[in-house]
Formats: sequence, C-alpha cells, structure tokens
Amino acid sequence: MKNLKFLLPIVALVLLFATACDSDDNPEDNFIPARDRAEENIASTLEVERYLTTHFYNYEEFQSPPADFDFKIKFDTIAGDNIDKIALMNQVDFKMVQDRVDQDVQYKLYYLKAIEGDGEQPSFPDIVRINYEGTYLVDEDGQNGNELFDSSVTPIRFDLTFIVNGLQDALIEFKTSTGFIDNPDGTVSYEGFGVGAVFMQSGLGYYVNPPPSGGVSIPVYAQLIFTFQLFETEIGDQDNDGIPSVLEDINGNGLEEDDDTDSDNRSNYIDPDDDGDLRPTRDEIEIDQDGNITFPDTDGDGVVDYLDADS
Ligand SMILES: [Ca+2]
Ligand SMILES: [Ca+2]
Ligand SMILES: [Ca+2]
Ligand SMILES: [Ca+2]
Repeated sequence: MKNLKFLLPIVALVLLFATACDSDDNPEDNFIPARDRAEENIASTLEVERYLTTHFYNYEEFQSPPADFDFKIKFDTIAGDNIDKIALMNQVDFKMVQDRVDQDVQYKLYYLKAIEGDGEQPSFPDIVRINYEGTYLVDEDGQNGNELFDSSVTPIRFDLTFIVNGLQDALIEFKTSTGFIDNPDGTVSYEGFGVGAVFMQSGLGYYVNPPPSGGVSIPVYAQLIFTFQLFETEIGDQDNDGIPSVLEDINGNGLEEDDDTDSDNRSNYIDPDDDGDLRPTRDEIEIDQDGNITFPDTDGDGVVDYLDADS
C-alpha cells in the first residue's frame, strides 16, 4: 500500500506526457479496431463446434427424470466414465442468424432443445420470464470448458430486445409453460415449460464489450453458452404506441433494430412517432374494444397514416 502513494503521481505524469505527445497526432492512431466480424465468425464457430463435439449434457436425466430433478441442463466432458455419452453435436439444432452490425455476416447458431415446451412461443421483441445460467467458453492450452459468469436465482423477467442477440434468437425457438401451481411456501411451480441451451459466437454475444459482472470478467471475443428454462411470455410494445413490436418489423426480417421509417435513429419499435410527423403513432391507428388494430390510410396513397409523414 505504501508504494501506491508514490506510484500514482508517476502514473498521472506518464499519462499527461503521453496525452501531450499525442495531441498533434491523429487521435485514431490510438484506436485498436475490433476484429473483422466475418473472420471472427469463422474462428468462433470452430471453437463452439469443438465444445459441442467434446461435451455432452445430462440427457439421461431428461429421458427418465429422477424424483428431485430440477430440469436444468448440465454439461460435462466426454471422457473417462463418460466416454460413451452422445456428444452435444449430435443432439443440437441450428439456424442461420444475421449479424446485427454487418449484414453480410451470418452465424450458424447452435441450440439444444432438451424440452421444447407446451405453452406459447415468444416473438423476438416480446417480454419473457426465464431462469438462466450464462457461461463463456475457455479454449486454450488444451483446455476446453466453460466458466460461469451469471445466473438467475429465481425466474427473471427480460425484455428480449435487451438481452444478448444469440439468447434472443434461441428463446424464440421454445415455448413457455402451460401454467403454474402455487406452493404452500409462496413459490410457484411451472408446468410444461421449455428447457434449452444456446451456443453462440461472440458476435451474437458481447464481442468487444463484455459487461462488468459480479467478480467474473468475461474476456473480449468470448463465445457464450446460456442454458435456460422458459416460463412465461407477453407481447412486447416497447414504445407503448399501441402496435405490438413484432408488427413494427416493417421489413419482416425478424430483427427489430433495422426498421426506422423516419430515419431519426430510433427504430420503429422504440419510436412512438414512427413517421416523424409529430402526430403520435397511437393517434394514427385505430384499436377497437377487442384490441384489434386497424391502420387507416386517409389519403389513399397506399401508405398507412402512422408511416405516412404527409397524412
Ligand atoms: Ca426488421
Ligand atoms: Ca424512427
Ligand atoms: Ca413505433
Ligand atoms: Ca402520419
């Protein structure tokens, strides 16, 4: 501790000096650009696939659940006593998912359906209640495993547009519970819920911006695994303009971020005045008593009022 007092002014001086020296230079010289997303995708996918071929999950417990089974997915290495287990690679599904930054990058997103679920299927901008566990992949020095960085204690409500893209993309492949029972101790037990996992490339995760999380720092470019239980879903209307956000995906590509009718840098799903005509979207649509929405086109030009700045 004693040395720290002396060290600090020196650090400050060095920083000052460095800043002074830099002042004539192009400030971009100090900027380390993020890795190319297409190239990173290739390396990330190989790392994810390495994990999937060397690990298995507790599928036997899901096949014949023990009495006290918590219906949570657990992974282990295929080795020793477990050398004969079926690799995740042979049990996962995958789908192609677009990068949110570079439209030319498509990810092969692997997910595991331990239980699909019997309830409702959420849409990509909906609000869900889940249990989850987040880990990042460690793949170095012959080691190939994963480290826990976050988990829920009790079911948590999440806006799907706020969570990492890979988890958003995976959760919409599952279904919720069919209902729940109130337990005497005040907790609830959900029935028929979906249980799954997703194995995502860093480009669908945090890439160069991992969040600060309790004690564990996630490395940049880390591949992520989330396991989850999906309990409930409700329709998202993030800007409260009366239009469910799933209908604000104007170009119909399943992404909420890239639709901005009035080009004001607020995507439609978070823009309460989508055409920028200063009339709120809510006043340019009609909602009847049953909640059915209709979209008037007053000037008959084929563009509905709430997306028509002239009407
Ligand atoms: Ca879209
Ligand atoms: Ca907008
Ligand atoms: Ca809107
Ligand atoms: Ca309008």
